[in-house]
Amino acid sequence: MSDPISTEDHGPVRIIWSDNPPVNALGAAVRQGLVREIEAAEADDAVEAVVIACKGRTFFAGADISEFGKPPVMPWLPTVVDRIEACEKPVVAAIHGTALGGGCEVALGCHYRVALPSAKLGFPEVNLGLLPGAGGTQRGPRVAGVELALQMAVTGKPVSAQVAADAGLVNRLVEGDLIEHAVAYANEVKDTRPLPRSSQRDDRLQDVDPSIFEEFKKKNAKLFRGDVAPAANLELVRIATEKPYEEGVIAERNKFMELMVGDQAKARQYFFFAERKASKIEGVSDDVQPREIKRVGVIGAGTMGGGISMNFLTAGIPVTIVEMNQEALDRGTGIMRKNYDSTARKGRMTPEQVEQAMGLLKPSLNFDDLAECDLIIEAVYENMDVKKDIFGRLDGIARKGAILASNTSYLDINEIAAATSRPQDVLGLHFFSPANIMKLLEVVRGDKTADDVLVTAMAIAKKIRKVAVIAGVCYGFIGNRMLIPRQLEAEKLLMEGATPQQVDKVHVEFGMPMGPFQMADLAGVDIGWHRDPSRIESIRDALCAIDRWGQKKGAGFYDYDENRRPSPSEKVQGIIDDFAKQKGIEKREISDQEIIERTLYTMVNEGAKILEEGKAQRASDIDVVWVYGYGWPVYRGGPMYWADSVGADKIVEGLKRQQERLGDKFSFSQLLLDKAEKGEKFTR
Ligand code: T1G
Repeated sequence: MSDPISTEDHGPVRIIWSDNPPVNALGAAVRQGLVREIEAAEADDAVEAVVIACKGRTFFAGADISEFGKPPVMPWLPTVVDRIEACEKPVVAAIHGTALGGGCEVALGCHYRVALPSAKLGFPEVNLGLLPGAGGTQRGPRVAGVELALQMAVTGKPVSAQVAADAGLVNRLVEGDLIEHAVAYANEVKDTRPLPRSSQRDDRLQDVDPSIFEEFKKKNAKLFRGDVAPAANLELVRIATEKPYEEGVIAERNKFMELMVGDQAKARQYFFFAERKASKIEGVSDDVQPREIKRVGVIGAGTMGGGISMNFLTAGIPVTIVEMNQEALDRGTGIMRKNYDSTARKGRMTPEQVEQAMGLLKPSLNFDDLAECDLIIEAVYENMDVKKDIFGRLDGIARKGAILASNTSYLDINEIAAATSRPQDVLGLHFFSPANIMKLLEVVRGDKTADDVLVTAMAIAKKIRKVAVIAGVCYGFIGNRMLIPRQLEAEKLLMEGATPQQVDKVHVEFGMPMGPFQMADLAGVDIGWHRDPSRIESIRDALCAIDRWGQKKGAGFYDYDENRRPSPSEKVQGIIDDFAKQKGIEKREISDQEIIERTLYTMVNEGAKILEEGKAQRASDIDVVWVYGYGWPVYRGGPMYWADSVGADKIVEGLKRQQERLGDKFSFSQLLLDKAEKGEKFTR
């Protein structure tokens, strides 16, 4: 492998280049080259200052995560950063793209930092279950101030170069030719002494109000629930304010090593690659090109149609949205405008960006207007006849080569495709509600869906900042199909003696954002209900029949006050008890472990069936669906990764323990039984 580090002299300024695509990760060869060239520059009398810069799309994006868990190769990153800082000649970091993690730490080891306004700097280590392990928790507060360092390290969110410059983390923002400006800046500072070494500064640590840490924790309480890394990052930034640098970095190193070997870091690092693997389509060559999508058509301006449209408008893609009548059209576009305005009020978009996005929207009552679209997404309600009628009409209107997609959550894409003469152009694009917020997109591959249609879907998903996962055609695809056994068992547990709050509590303590009944109330208890109040076959039917459709009706499995705060409902408990009596079910004490086995182990079993039927490309894709579609805690990796940590044999044992209660609708996945038998894993 060629040496990724080279040099180039501009008079008395030496540029040390890193060329390590795709993101200049600080792998062993890069680290060795940086030390070699810093030492060479220091020893060369002709060199009076140094610039460290990166080729390609970004400054160093961090340590090389693919090296984690492997025997360390010297020098390790803290040594590299310390060596840069110790250089007797000024070193300037020239930052473009994203200086992340170890990349930000290398920049902090430099004496100065110049950056393009489009650059970002960050400490995303917390997203990997770690903390900055090359001095970042100690140099960061000393250069950027405690507040910004705390925000960067604990949230993991990058900050703009402007914010970094305002805080003193970047010395100068430069427009245009970054290298030219960085060399000029190096010439300006080449005689400056003493050199501003980040680790030696303590001016930013004076008079720090210690309450800042507790306040930050209170304000970001959600981050600290279950996850250990955020608290570790906060602790190390606090140590920077209390101990000398030399002690602080030892504490950082110790905590870093402790986190690195922990289960949460391993799960998060697994997930980092799982998320990126999801975009790869097995059996489709990289040469297959996506079709060009210049305009998108959306059929239906309801909650989903409006949310779906916003994704494209925000990405700068024009949308033609079609409804049946003006009132529905106006209501839909009104909700989109309201959503954008609320985003602007939160400062996440400027008013100009809102106008720009809304300016790309073309509301229409004329179905024929869809003829100009390259991708048409049907987002009407879940009825196969209605969808087949729409796709039949689309077949006669859409231009040749247009991609026809349904946003259906459950229904058979092959049956919908058969309503057209172009099944190769048909697929499912299953957005998750709220469609403009949730990152998951299930791309449902029909039997006849063409490869370039799939490639187009994955490409457009990235453009609208979604995480796309390929799913096969089956009822509920991947996510919702696994939800079915979970909801079924959750309701049965109610009749056997559990309460909605007990079941939900088990799931929330496990790390889910909410439990099955909280989720049903949020999404709508009436979703998928047959709408016949006289037909009461389940607790859910009974609730729907008396208008307890969830939060939107102020009552569902829980009662809600005017601020939508939930409380257990005696009425619901009465309905549950009546149901149990009718069915002759004896109430009993139900353990939390039984709830886990009947709701989560059954999900894993369904996931194994999805795999053995080929409805997901890989087990890690199932994990990506559940993390991004339902908030499965990343620090547990996802249902299939978690099943591996429990052990397939233990999952099978648990399901066997529950088999009688699971009833004859339940059957074991053969793949799960095989994994248990052979002691194999799904995801490693
Ligand atoms: N190490 C190894 N490979 C990486 C990588 C990394 N840090 N970052 C990205 N890749 C690969 C990725 O797997 C993919 O590979 C390709 O690059 C493009 O990535 C001591 C210990 C930089 C914002 O956490 O946030 O420093 O799939 O699809 O959408 O304190 O990558 O093409 O084969 O994501 O344009 C801290 C992680 C590490 C940054 C670009 N740094 N990366 O996003 O491309 S820990 C991070 C990102 C650390 C120190 C600690 C993003 C990106 P492939 P991509 P993108």
